[in-house]
Amino acid sequence: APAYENIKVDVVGAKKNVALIQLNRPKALNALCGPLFVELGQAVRDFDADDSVAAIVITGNEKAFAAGADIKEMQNNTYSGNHKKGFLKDWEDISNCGKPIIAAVNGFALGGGCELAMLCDIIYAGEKAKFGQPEINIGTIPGAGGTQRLPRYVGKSKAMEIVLTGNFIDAAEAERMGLVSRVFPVDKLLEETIKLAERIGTHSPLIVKMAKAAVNQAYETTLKSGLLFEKSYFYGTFATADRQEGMSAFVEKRPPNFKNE
Ligand code: CO8
Repeated sequence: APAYENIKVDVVGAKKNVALIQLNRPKALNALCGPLFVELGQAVRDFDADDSVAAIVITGNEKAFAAGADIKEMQNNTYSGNHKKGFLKDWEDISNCGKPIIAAVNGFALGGGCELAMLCDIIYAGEKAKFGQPEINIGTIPGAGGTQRLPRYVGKSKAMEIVLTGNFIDAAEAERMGLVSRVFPVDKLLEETIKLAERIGTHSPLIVKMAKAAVNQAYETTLKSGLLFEKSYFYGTFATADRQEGMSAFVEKRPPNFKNE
């Protein structure tokens, strides 16, 4: 694996099919500086291309998942400079990943950190997690999906409240709002998240990828074209060996043996 400075990568789980990416700038509460994002994009692209990996988990540490964009790095950015260098363009590597990405959030997930969690497909949180979009406190607004993805998770009134106040919400509230799907004790979070990834990893990787792409349509298009996309992918599964194997195994009362074909 490439030598990373701002993240740590590992492959975990009983079958060694879960990629684990840990954000690793603990002294800066994992603030998302440019070099970190380049490394994160590279790691996600590599794991997406690796057939032995079923799903990817992104985590931080107990104090912080990530406390946002690196304020010290961007404080002297300019409007024209942001345009010229395409500030934040590296984020697209994460949304382009075909495999499931699960965020395991302990501690702060603020600003870009909350947006990174929302870019993932599933968010699990530890009991002490804190989410927020505090950009308004420092004279800017969310820049990596906070004004667009957050309302899709929690609705307009709650999203407005979070974005306009900069207030933090705790894990229990985030679960009630539907921002996170489950909350665990701090020391159980990572193990439970890896279990979820392993469970996903028991299925056909090809079909998992199609299911992920179909659910994402619900966030990216109209109901009518989303349903059309779903139907064509659903029909499409009938062209795969894994669909045939799954149904045969059910009828023959045996476990399926998926081939990613
Ligand atoms: N950027 C740079 N450094 C940070 C950041 C950050 N976002 N957050 C914390 N740090 C640093 C602190 O400066 C401090 O460093 P030092 O020891 O050198 O002074 C160290 O991390 C520890 O932080 P604190 O001493 O502040 O720790 P506390 O426990 O007292 O407070 C908080 C924790 C409440 C999380 C506090 O650190 C805080 O408010 N951080 C900033 C949160 C924030 O405003 N985030 C939004 C940033 S803007 C943003 O994300 C825009 C999104 C654009 C797209 C995303 C691009 C990647």
